[in-house]
Amino acid sequence: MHKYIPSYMLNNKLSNFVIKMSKKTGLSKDWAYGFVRGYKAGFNPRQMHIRKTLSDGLDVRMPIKDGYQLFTSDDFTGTKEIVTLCQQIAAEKINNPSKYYEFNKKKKGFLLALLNGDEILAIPEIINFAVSKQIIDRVTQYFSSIPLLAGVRLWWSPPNNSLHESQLFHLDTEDQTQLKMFININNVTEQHGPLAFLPATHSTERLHFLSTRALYQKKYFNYRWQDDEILSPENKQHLIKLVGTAGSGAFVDTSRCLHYGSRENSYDRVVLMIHFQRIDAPRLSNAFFRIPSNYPLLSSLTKTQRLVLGFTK
Ligand SMILES: O=C(O)CCC(=O)C(=O)O
Repeated sequence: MHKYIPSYMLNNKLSNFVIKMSKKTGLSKDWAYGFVRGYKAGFNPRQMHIRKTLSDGLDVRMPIKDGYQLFTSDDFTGTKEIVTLCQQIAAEKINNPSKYYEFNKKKKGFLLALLNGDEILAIPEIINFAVSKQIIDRVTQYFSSIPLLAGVRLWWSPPNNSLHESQLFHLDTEDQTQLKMFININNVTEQHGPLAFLPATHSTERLHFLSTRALYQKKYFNYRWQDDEILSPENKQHLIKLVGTAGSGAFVDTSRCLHYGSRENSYDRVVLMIHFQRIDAPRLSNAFFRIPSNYPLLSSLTKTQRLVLGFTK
């Protein structure tokens, strides 16, 4: 029987509490996150060790650098099949809006999850692709540890003209580092509201610049910035927009790279987002799903792949 990692590794409650307390006492968010990470790792040294040891000596030909890596539809085996499958799911869901979708739409009309959390369990092809060696080796090398597949979402951004929340520049705050693999499921142009991001060094530079001018309170960032605060004549040319044919996309460290998306779409955009986190991440993806230990796919996976799915060996 496969054993799942203990629930305190998955729980966001401790982090939320520590962050709340550190806000009250004026301690920084980095301190709060370091504390929670230390707690999780301290109670599970074996898991930390196994994951670190298996990451040693990995030789990835094109490692993820500066918090991102772009890819084409030809770079990963099986991308075309995943794209076709997601196109079918998206067409079916978009044409037959369910109650779930209606609920979603009320909350955040510009970015709707067509598949989210446990719903992904019904599509083992996506899980199999997400844990394929070609992908997890790259992510493992970036984290220097076998990651956790923390969530998967199939996102739909319909035409819209709103400009708020994740349509504005922001950093994700689950951890100080994480990776999202974004795969365009349809051809994406500037008119499809592509994900846009600044590489990590340019993001850090800009935040440093803002903090030195007291325009940004560094301790507790959960901010949304206007374009004119982030984009300067120097860094503007480094803004990357994920335009491209179906199957193209990028790995983006959304905790380090300032980003936004689903902005001013004239056309529908569908994106598959595969979320990887470190096993000791202070807070987990809100697309989190847990694989049942009798999940049929498990028997055909390697130890490393089982670790990625949250099992202890
Ligand atoms: O593609 C988008 O609309 C935004 C995605 C985003 O902000 C995120 O994944 O953190």
